[in-house]
Amino acid sequence: MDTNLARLEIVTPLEAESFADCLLSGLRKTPKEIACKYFYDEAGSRLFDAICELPEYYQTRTEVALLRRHALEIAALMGPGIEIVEFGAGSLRKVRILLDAAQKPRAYTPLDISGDYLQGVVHALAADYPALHLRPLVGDFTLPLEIPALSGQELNKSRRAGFFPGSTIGNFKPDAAMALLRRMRASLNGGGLLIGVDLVKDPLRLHAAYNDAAGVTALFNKNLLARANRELGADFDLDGFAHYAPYNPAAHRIEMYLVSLRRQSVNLCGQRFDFAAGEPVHTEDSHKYTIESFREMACRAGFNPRAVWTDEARLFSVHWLESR
Ligand code: AVJ
Repeated sequence: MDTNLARLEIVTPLEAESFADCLLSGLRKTPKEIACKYFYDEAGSRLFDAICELPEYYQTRTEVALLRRHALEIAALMGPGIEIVEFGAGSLRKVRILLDAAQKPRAYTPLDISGDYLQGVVHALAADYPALHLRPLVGDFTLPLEIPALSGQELNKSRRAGFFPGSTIGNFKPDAAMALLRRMRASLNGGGLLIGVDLVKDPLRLHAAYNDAAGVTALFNKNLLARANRELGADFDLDGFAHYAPYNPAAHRIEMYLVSLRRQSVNLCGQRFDFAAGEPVHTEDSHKYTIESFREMACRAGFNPRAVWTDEARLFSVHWLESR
């Protein structure tokens, strides 16, 4: 067995909220809501991987092309011997581009909320990078948590480079996004952050990316209900809800909802929840930035925007932010 097959380590946040707690509190609110991080159980992570391959979902392939095109420049900015810490690591595909270009990376620390999914993808990565010190952490990066120092290294001593691709930052409202950037900066021991950010563009193009013809995004959205049925014994009727994802141009964001198609009630953890006909459950925001508006936010979060790369059509951007 490979020596770098590190066991999954669980980083326990100070305040943990379970999927059940989130549903019970979110479905009591008006309007109802479910936090988007609960999309990503194993089934949801797979559905998200399928989204990344959709013809309408330009984000992933555009970002991957940018990382490939600028990998050596990125590696030079990161410097030699760094620990790459990835927030919400998912399939671990994009980091391979960095690992191939990096100058003797000291370690790779993927952090993901889905332990089951992380386990599988970490094995595949370890097989392809046998010499890499691989340290998978299961945890929720939206909560305050401390990334432990690498063994044999004092806290604050390891040179880190953060990696936060995919425009996951877009899931946070601007205030929360800035707070998250601040906390990431604090966890990087003075290192920089490589972050992918989706850009404001033609609203129809954005709309299409979240309303794909094959209906994969609808399945991804409804996985929240399917997951509640699987894990918590709820009785959501998946056909009783519609996937609805309009672009809100004033707020520069896609808003995603599950809309109840009729008056209905659902049983969950011994409680009854009533839905009016047409009632929405808010499940996700996906904010879009201009290059300038994102750099401004990064500055306010204590970063120095050092470099930015974008494609010819200005669909997507990748930023290298240094700590100040
Ligand atoms: C993983 C948050 C970047 O907002 O585009 C894809 C998630 N939701 N399709 C995004 C998502 C619907 C995705 N992020």
